Amino acid sequence: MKIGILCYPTYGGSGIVATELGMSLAHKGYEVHFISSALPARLDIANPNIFFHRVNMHTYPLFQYQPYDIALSSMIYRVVNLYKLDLLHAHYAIPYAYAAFTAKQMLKEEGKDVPLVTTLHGTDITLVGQHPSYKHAVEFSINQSDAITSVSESLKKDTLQFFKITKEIQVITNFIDNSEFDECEECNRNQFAEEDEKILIHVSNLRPVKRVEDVLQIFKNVHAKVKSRLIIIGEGPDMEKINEFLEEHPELISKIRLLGKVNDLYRILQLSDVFLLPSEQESFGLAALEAMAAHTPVISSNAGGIPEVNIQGETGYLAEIGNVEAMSNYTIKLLSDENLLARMKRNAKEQAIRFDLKNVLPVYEEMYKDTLTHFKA
Ligand code: GMT
Repeated sequence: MKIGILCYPTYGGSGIVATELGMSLAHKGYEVHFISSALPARLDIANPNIFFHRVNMHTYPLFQYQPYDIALSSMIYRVVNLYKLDLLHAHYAIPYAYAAFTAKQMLKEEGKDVPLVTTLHGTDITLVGQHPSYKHAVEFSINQSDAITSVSESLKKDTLQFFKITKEIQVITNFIDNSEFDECEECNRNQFAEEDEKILIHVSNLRPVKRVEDVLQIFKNVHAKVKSRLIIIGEGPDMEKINEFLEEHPELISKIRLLGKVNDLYRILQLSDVFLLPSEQESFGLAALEAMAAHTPVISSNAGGIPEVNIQGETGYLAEIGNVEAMSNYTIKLLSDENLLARMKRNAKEQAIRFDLKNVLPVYEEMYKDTLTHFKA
C-alpha cells in the first residue's frame, strides 16, 4: 500500500506521531510519502520506502500572506498523481484535512480519487479549531474525510460536543516504541544532579496550555522539602516566563537546567525521577507516555485525555488544573518514599508497554484496510 502522510514537521505531538507511524509502516514494507513544509524532526529517510516531498512555496509581491494551503493541496495532488498513492492520512485538521479535501476534488475532476483518513490530535479541536475563523472549515473537512480517528476517548467526546460530526470517530491512541528505551548505558545522572538529588523533568513546546509557570512553582515547593533539580526540555513562547521566574528566584538558577530542543530526549528521560505535566489542555499527553516508557512516573493535571494515560496512585498522581499545591505535595510524597518511587517507576513502564507500538500499529493497518474496502465498494 502507498500512503501519503500530511503533517507538521516541528516538535509538536501530531508531527511526532505521524512520523513514528510512517517510519513503522515503511519498516513493514509500506511505501510512505511524507508531505510537509520541512523534513519532519524525527524522520529518518534512510529507509528506501520513505519519500519526502517539501511543499513548494512561491512568493509573489501581491500576497500579503503566503497561501500555504493552496501550495499544500497542489503538492498533495501532484504526489498522488506521480506516485499513485492509495490513501492519504492527514494529521491535525488544520490545514491538512482541509488541503487534502481540496486535492481530492482536483483529482475527482480527472476521474481519480483517493480515500482520506484524518487523525484529530488535540488543539485542532479543543482550541484553535474552535475559533470562528476556522470552525466551519474544520467541521466540513472532518465530515468530508473517509475515516476519522482521535487519539483519546476524551478528544472524541470533545469533537462530538464542539462540532456537528456526521461520521463515526475511531479512537486510536498515541503509542510508544518501547524497544527504543532499552538499558541506557550512557545515562549519567551526575551530569545533571548530585548523588543525593532527585531529578524533575518537563518536556513541552512551552505554549500557554502547558502552564510552565505551574512547573516552576511546583519545583520551587518541592525543592524546599526535597534536594532536587529541574530539567526543562523544549522551546516556545513561554520561555520568557521561565526567564522572569529565574530573575525573581536567583537562588534556583543553579538548580534549573534549560536544555532547549534535544536529540537524546529518551536518554535524559531515563535518568529522571518524575515528569511534570500540569497542562490546561491535553488530548492524550504523548510526552507523559514517553516519560513512562523511560520508567518515569508522572505528576499531572487531570486535563482532557491525561487520565486515560496517567493512572491516579499507580503511574503517578493527578490533580485539578492549576492545583499547584496538590501537585507539589504529590511530588514531595513520591520523592520522599523510595519504595513508592520504585513501585511507580515499574508501574509507569508497564503502562507504557500497554501503549506499545506493537499493539497500536495493527489497529492503524486494519483501519487503512477497512477504509480502502469501503471506499472501493
Ligand atoms: O495541540 C498541541 O499541543 C499540539 C498537538 C500536536 O498536534 O502537535 O499535540 C496534541 O497531539 C499529541 C499527539 O497526538 C497529544 O499527545 C497531545 O496531548 C496534544 N496536545 C494537546 O492536546 C494540548
